[in-house]
Amino acid sequence: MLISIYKTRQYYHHKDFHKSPHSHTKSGVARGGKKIIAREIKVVRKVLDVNDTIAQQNRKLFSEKGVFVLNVMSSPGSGKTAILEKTLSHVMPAIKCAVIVGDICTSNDADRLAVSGAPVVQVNTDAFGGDCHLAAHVIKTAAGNFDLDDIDLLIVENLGNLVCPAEFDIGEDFRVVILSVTEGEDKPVKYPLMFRVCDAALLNKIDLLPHLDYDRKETVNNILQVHPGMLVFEISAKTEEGFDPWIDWLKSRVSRKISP
Ligand SMILES: Nc1nc2c(ncn2[C@@H]2O[C@H](COP(=O)(O)OP(=O)(O)OP(=O)(O)O)[C@@H](O)[C@H]2O)c(=O)[nH]1
Ligand SMILES: [Mg+2]
Repeated sequence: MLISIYKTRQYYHHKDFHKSPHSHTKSGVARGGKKIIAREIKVVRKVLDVNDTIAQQNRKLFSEKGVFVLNVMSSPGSGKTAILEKTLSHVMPAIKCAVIVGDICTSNDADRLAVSGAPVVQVNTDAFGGDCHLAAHVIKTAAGNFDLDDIDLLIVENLGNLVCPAEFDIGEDFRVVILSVTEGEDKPVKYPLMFRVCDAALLNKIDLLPHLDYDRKETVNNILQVHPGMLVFEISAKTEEGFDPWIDWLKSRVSRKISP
């Protein structure tokens, strides 16, 4: 059931966040003196501080309501929605689920995920600059559409990229990064923050391995280089190969939270 399409407001805006330190445009040094850099860093710190405060409020609310929150991140097209479609079919109805899905435009993913019967809220960020992540205040508003007393597992499908979503705490319990075998072995070392902040990595599309020159061992080594001991599940959303360990792990984490 797709219950709402929510357009984000210009609140903690993309343009503010994307000044130094990770500007998409010019570097702080090229743009001028130390004063500008200092001011921009202050703006970024303020945005992140406010986000952290709201994330803590979210975490407290989700804890009081006994809702386990899973934040799913990856680059575009690595299979977030495909994995979640299959995951929902494995865990529902025993586990009561709801989904918040973020995209710049369209409700395509919400439409796909709503087939499961779970309530789904689509967040579109295009109206005010196309934010590349879901911030804590967006999750707070979107979660207001659900009866949290009747939900065990809230899944958040974040916007597709390996950079910005890693920087925003949303009040989740666990973070999962998906990496598909068509993206290359080096992504964990190129985008280390994402792999550092996540609790588990799903290596997806392993059904394609026979058709690729791809070294899965090298990928896993790269993941472990940036995040020693990280949990890695090798799966295929298409064939469901490798799904059992992933589903068992998820169920055990959810049940630990809802019946501690
Ligand atoms: N062969 C194969 N294809 C897959 C697998 N998982 C996903 N796909 C395909 O990959 C494409 C992208 O999948 P999505 O689930 O839409 O990816 P996404 O990460 O949700 O994409 P965005 O939300 O746009 O970032 C689709 O054509 C899927 O059918 C898989 O395990 N194996
Ligand atoms: Mg998707």
